[in-house]
Amino acid sequence: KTKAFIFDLDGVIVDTAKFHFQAWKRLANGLGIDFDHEQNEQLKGVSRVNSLKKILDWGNTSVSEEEFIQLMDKKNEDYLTYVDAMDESEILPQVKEKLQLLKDNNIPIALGSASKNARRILDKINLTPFFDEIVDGTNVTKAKPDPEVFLVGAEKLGAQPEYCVVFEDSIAGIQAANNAQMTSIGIGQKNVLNQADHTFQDFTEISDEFLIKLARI
Ligand code: B16
Ligand code: MG
Repeated sequence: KTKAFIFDLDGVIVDTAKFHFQAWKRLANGLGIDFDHEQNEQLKGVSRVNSLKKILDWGNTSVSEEEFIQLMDKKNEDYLTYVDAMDESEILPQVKEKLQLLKDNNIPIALGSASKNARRILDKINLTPFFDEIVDGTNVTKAKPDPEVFLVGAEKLGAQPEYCVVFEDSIAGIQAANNAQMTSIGIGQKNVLNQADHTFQDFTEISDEFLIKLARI
């Protein structure tokens, strides 16, 4: 039996956290709210709506519903100027090679991201053809750690959840994969992603043998 693989986008395939940081920082500072890298860490894998809620909370600031929407739009516009300047060079090391290895072995691949900009980013970095299915912030309503995004991915691929392997960089994402009864692979620090079944700093640490073995069990 062959497993299916599901990849998170931001932090796994590309490092868009640095662009989110710039855009959120500009927005927060404009409202008189401080914003640092530690806070940005806490927004990884968190939806746009919930990210803005957190920032306003940190600044003890409240805005009208209308203003809230304007602020989200403004942040996204700013963020998209960075996205639109992206190209293949933004793909994190060994990601494309590993996707190719899975493709060569006929292993089904899906994207499971909270981002509403996922398709746009995949197009910019020319990775769209690698994905059999794309599940993103436009398809799901429940945020990670809810397993919805990965369960929808598994269903679209026609795979049972227990036969899926998820690559994630956020704590909430690892929890979502675990909640879906999938094998969770953390990409990042072991001490942060300690709930993952396996953790690697990045894809250069993952051997082809390990991936193929994972796919075959
Ligand atoms: P957008 P992922 C997440 O993507 C990011 O980690 C998170 O920082 C961001 O706020 C969220 O997408 C929503 O993104 O504003 O583009 O819809 O890690 O789940 O791929
Ligand atoms: Mg992520």
